[in-house]
Amino acid sequence: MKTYEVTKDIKRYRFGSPISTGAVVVSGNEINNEDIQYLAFEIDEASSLKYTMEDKDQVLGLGENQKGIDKRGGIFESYCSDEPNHTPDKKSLYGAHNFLLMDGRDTFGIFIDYPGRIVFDIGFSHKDELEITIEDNNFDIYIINGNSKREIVNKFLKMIGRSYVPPKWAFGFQQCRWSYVDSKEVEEVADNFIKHDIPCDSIYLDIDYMEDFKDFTVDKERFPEFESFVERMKDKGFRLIPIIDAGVKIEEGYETYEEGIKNGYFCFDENNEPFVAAVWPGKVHFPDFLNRDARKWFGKKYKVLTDLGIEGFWNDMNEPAIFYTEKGLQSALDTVEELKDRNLNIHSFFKLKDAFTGLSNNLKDYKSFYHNIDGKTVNHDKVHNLYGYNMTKAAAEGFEEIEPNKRFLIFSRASYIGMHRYGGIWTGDNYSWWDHILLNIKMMPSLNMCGFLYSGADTGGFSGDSNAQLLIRWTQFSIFTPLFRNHSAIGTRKQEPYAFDTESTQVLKETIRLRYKLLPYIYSEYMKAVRSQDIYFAPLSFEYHDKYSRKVENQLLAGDSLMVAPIYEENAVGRYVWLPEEMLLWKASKGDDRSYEVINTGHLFIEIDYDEVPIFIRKNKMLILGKHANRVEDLDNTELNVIAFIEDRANYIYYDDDGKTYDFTKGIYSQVIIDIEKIDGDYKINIENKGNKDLKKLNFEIVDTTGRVTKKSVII
Ligand code: MIG
Repeated sequence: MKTYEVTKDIKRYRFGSPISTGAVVVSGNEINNEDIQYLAFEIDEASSLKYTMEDKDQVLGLGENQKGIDKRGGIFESYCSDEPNHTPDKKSLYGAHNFLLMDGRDTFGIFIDYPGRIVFDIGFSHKDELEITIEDNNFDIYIINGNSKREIVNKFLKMIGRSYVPPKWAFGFQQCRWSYVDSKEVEEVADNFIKHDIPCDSIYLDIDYMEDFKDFTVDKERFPEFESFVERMKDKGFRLIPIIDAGVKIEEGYETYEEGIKNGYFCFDENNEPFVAAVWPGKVHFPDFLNRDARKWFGKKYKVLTDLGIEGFWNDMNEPAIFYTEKGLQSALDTVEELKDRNLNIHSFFKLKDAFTGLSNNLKDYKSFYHNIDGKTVNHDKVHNLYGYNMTKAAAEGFEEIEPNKRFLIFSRASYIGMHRYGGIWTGDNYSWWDHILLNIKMMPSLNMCGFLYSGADTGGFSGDSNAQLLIRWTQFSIFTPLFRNHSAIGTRKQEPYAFDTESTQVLKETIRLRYKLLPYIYSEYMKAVRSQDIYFAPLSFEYHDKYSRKVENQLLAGDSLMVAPIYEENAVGRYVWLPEEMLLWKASKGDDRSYEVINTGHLFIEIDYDEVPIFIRKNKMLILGKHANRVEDLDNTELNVIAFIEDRANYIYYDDDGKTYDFTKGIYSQVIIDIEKIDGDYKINIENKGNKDLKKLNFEIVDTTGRVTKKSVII
């Protein structure tokens, strides 16, 4: 083991010679070997790290995973998995995010930079023992020290580099379904949004837009004259977001296939032949995204679609998902042959059944292909968690070449820490289950701690049939998630916001409008978080240190001013909320009629109607609220409302920028610094406008701790 000092508070312990993942953007200086802090370790063929937990210890982090914000009591595996059935017993979902935040006797962060399988047994086998098993002995461990959880996370985020920033329009509402099968159906969806006057910025194209599921092709029959269709949709106000799958169809004459073969850009098998797996299009090869040249090549292919006016993509099936391989299929068919006498008993019946259910995403298959990493042949299993990451990196690098200063929308299904610099993620195939709203809530801060700020779930649920109430409650939470997308699977009930009864459509319309009204705040908070290596969604315990706040898992802080307490239970007329301090409650239904209630510290039950979103404004904080529009680019933010809950003084920085380019990295952005001070029962408002040319007027609604509302307007 070698020890490095990365910064004053971060140490890296290097075991063996790890494969570089690119997760960490800073290096460090080698220092004298020191004992690894906090953890006892044993290194053999696999490596195990142990930490004895006290009762008060909590373990946060781990990004995209099941269970709570506190992961204690669970067992998790980092091995990106195409796992559509998110039942609570599942150990692994689509992402591999190896960052833990220990909080209790000792408070520190651990990041394990290793791209193969890791098991995190967090007090599952033994309640007081954290055991991390790394399936190899070449890896880096980072220990991050700091004075608070927030400080540790800030240091970690700084170490892994700035999170991805999407274009501003990607903060609008987005509508998806597998699939809107042809241009006519896409147009119908657009027309429905227009007819119902519901805001929406983009409509997704799932796999059926392609010709035979071939990446970078468009089916000419179902989507004739694609370029002018894209243009026409944009004129109507909708951007189209096509899906890109990891597998490239094997088909002679298909350009992407031919180029990949010619240049040796595909992953290969033990005989050095391109590795064959089967996914949507039947047999495919997997581009070797870990090979720099192949990555470059694939990234440039996005140009086929950007040339047609496309400005955003989602990368799917990049764990990579494998339906079957020839070998796998052969062995299943051999089992059929073996058992064809048809008199199956308990053993033979399950043998036959398992022979087929085990065909997909089989470990044997992941062990049977290889990458070319800087000229070195590496078995896929050892770098499995880097695959989706590098597919998305390919896209981001491609965009950088296509138009360097333009922000494109890109998000991925599989990911590893490091990918957060290149794109966002969605949380994969959830279900139209109430439990999955709660899972969505709990996952958000964990993902943020791992750098994934631009994320969100399939609102309404992907698999299974949604209903109006579920969609409404889910949407009421999703209006706070940076990625806000409604998506559902083939064969399920339609769940667009206008798909149910008139009353529900009305409620969903107002809820989505509320998102657009909140956008000045949401965008400002998102960008400030990105720029200061902070998180947008935080657990209550990042700000409040009482014993209840440490345990609350169903309320979140969204940005610096708000606490959200979503409804995630069927037929609920309200919910219990823990108030760690006095807050101002606004039960928002329509953004325009606002009434407020000062809520005291404590546990209490709050009634919430179906059409209401409970928004809590923290003490001495403010919320910026605009008017809605049907597109982000049509928002008129010349006049904004400021809702402030003031005991004595509050300060807010309202950030904005062009929303389209990376000019903000060169200091081109605006900040309006708003300061409100309570003096002798009145308020002194101080506004410093640094560069916001749009803003003309601020309307203040200032509420004091007795609930008295003072209204003032200030011309800027
Ligand atoms: O095997 O493209 O998670 O969002 O709609 C399913 C079809 C493949 C999985 C994605 C889902 C998408 C679906 N895809």
